This record gives sequence, structure tokens and C-alpha cells, in this order.
Amino acid sequence: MKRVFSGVQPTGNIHIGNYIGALKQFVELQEEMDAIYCIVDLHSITVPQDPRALKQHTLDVAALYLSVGLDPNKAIIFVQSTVPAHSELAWILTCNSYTGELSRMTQFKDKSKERESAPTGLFTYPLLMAADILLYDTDIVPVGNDQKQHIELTRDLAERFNNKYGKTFVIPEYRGTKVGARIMALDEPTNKMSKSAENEYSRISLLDTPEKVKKSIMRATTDSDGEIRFDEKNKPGISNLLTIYSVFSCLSIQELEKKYTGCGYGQLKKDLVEVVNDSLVDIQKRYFDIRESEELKRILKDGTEKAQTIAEKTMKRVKENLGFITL
Ligand code: AQP
Repeated sequence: MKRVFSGVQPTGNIHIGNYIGALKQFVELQEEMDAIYCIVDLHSITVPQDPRALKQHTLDVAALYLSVGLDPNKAIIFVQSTVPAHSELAWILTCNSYTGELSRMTQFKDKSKERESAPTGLFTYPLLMAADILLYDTDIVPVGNDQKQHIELTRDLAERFNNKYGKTFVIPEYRGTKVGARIMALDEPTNKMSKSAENEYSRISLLDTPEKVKKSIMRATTDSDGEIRFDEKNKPGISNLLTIYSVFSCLSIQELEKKYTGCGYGQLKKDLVEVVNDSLVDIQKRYFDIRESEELKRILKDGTEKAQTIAEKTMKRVKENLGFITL
């Protein structure tokens, strides 16, 4: 059976971009693969986090994993920092990487450009991500399109290591969703939807109230052309709304274009509010049942034990091949 691995940072409430680009695939893939899903708290500290909020967000993301349909009987669910091998392997990969290849990562360029001085963790973050993936002999990594370059780097690092030290790592593959691999911000549809964007109406979080969803969609930036048609280059706002609508309604974009021929943007937005709110109701109900339960911590503890067992095996192989002694 193939193995799937991925993760989400506990940096705030998960938005529909994270859901469509990543989590929805996590749920589908747990049915056909050996699945491991992580809450990547070590990644979140690449930028400063409030310790109390970090703890809350970690449990929030874990509860949302279960609420969207991840099943602890089918997938290992755990928190990254509870398995120390992630940091250990990241250092080993750091020593087998080059600053040149890390400086080419577009996410680093984007995230560091507004800062006077970029944190080192932001620069080396793709190496930790590579460690996460390689530690579990991962075949498939379902992530949003913004992470594709990091998967390519992971493949390069794994191949380089295997060539130098002998076969150690499985070479993983990126898996993107066909519709919605990059959901855009509602206020600025040329930027990706993000948890950390200042304008809260730029995103729809899975825990948003129906009123907040309505405001976010009704305020979404469109264009003055008046025609409902998918054209990402010339009509990024409408194309983004059609993508979101398609995912939540299971209607194809072509079906939606047909349905809304001759209609105004107001009608499209009004219907989309309803479709999104209907989908969020069930997720939110499950979330509030799970979030404060003891069951949640038990699932994470169990996940840590299972992940640790797999990670230890890989680290044994890595250390042996590198020439580290065991006593
Ligand atoms: N807008 C998006 N469209 C599709 N997929 C997306 N992902 C993120 N944004 C979009 C995918 O969601 C998964 C989890 O992302 P993450 O939490 O690890 O970090 P991120 O990519 O940095 O997400 P954000 O929301 O933009 O957070 P901040 O603002 O904290 O940086 C990944 O698979 C990602 O590709």
C-alpha cells in the first residue's frame, strides 16, 4: 500500500483554501493509502507565535482534522513536535543542502520581502518539511500548489542523499487537486488566501459564522465586465468564486457557467453564501463536539506512538548509512 503524508500549521483557523487545497485530499486519500497527517507546530514557530495561542491552535487544528472527516482508525494523526526525529533529520538534511537552492524558494522570497531581517527558520523551513516527508517513507504528498516547489526540493535532497550514502529514502510525489489547488484571497484575488492576511474578510475560515461568510463573499472583489465566466487571467475574482462554488456544490465550473448565464454577480454571490454555509454547518457541529473532549488528546497520543515507531526505523537507517555509531 502506498503511503500518504501531509500537514497543516497551527497558525490560526483553517480556511477554505487549506481545506480545498489540502484537507479534502487528506480525507479522500485515507481510504486508499496508508495515511499519516501531522499538525506541524515546529513550522509555525518560523515566525513568532504567542505560546498560549499556539497550544489552542494546535488542538483546534486537530479537532478540525477530525471534523472534516479524518478517521483515527484509518490515519495516524499527531503533533510534529512530539516526535523529535523531525528536528534530528532536518539537521542532517541541512548539512546536505545548499544555500543557493534554498534562496530560490519563492515562498521564502514572498514571506521575507516585507521584513527587514528574515528569521533563519523561514529560510531553512523547506528542509524541515523535507524531513517530515522523508521520515515516513512517503510516496504521495497532498498539498496546495504553493508547496509544490518544496516537494521538488525534497525529491532533490532525497536523491542526492541516496546517491551519496546508498538507498535510504523513498522519493515522494506531489499530489495537487484538479480544482482549487490555489484558492485566492477574496479581497485581492491575485494573492493566495492566507491565515495570516490582515483583512479577515480576505478569507473564509471553517469556523466562521454564517454572517461572517456572507460579509466576506458579498464584499469579494470582482470586475466590471458583468459576465459570469471562468477566466483566471482576466477575471481572477469571479474565477475564484466559481472554483469555491464548484468544490462545495460538486457542480463543474462549466455547469456553473451555464447555470449563471445572463445572471448578475449579486445572484452568484448570494447562492455561494448559501452553499458554503450549508457545508460548514456539519463541520462546525462535529468540531464543537470534539474540541473539548478527552478523546482528542487520546487520539493525538496514540498517533505520536505510531508515528514514533515508523520514524525511529528511518532514523536507524539514516544514521547507519551516515556512519554514526550505535552503542
Ligand atoms: N490559498 C490556498 N489554496 C489552496 N491550498 C492552500 N494551502 C494554503 N493556502 C492555500 C495549503 O494548505 C495546507 C496547509 O497550509 P499551512 O497551514 O501549512 O501553511 P500555509 O501554506 O502557509 O497556509 P496559509 O494559510 O497561507 O498560512 P499562513 O498565513 O500562516 O502562511 C498546505 O498544503 C498548503 O499548500
